[in-house]
Amino acid sequence: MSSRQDLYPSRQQAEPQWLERQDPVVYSQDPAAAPIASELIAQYERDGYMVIPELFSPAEVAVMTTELERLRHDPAVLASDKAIREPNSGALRSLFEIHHDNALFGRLACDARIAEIARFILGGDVYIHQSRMNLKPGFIGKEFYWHSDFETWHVEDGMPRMRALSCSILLTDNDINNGPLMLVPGSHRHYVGCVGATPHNHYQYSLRRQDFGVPDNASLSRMVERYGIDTATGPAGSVVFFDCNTLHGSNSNITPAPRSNLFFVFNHIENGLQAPFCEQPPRPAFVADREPVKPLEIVEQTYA
Ligand code: 6CS
Ligand code: FE
Repeated sequence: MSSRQDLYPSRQQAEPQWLERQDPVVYSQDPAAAPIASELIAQYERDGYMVIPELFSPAEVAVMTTELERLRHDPAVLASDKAIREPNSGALRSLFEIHHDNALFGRLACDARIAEIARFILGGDVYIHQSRMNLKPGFIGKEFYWHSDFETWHVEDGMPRMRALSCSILLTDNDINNGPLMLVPGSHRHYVGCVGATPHNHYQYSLRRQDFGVPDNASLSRMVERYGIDTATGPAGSVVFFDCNTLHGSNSNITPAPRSNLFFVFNHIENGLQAPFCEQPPRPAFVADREPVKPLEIVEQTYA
């Protein structure tokens, strides 16, 4: 066990443990300097998430969807380690590191409309910690169980502090039926230490179905009793921003309508990865970038 300070211990104790957040949620102080309405920032700070409707135009969504469709049918993509398949159907569930491997999605990661918001919330220069496209096809799309992303990023990737956020771009309409993101508003202020040591090569299972690093039922019940559950819905082109420690998950999709989203995780440049806070080697770079990181160069652009 290392002697480093671990502000957010998890998977080390026999019992679940609740800790209070030690870090700010919104790092920039001046709401007037925000690139979006200050009410939205206040909402993000309070709830741990916000939805910005139709930030990308239908024409831009069409360009992105064409790219997503091309990738999901490309045999080379499907054969790659970065492609995560569903346990039963074998359908593509996630494709990682799209900002690195794909020119369009690489440009999108730097798009001022999303990256400036991340920069404001995280208080300075950012880089992409993880990117992926998530597919939940009609009829067979499977759920994502409740979790805090930060719990995994801290324990398995060695992310020291809560200074990261996810930006999810909806490429299909996400309505209450087709397995949209569910979040527990306010949960980002508490850290639920989970029970059970991290298995070797955990990511090979957890990206399909997560069993470790998930809160216990009593903690989930207590959290939901206290805060309830919100559902982030919106038409294609809308964007959901959520804090790295907001408890979230999503149901399966038995409707005919697919649900496809792109994810970009922004981390502050000074919150780069250290050694994992568990006894396992770090996960591969395609799930957690640990190169010497450099600030993202933000660009104003469109894609139609
Ligand atoms: O393990 C991870 O890093 C990822 N897993 C989930 C279920 N959500 C966030 C993250 O992409
Ligand atoms: Fe997640």
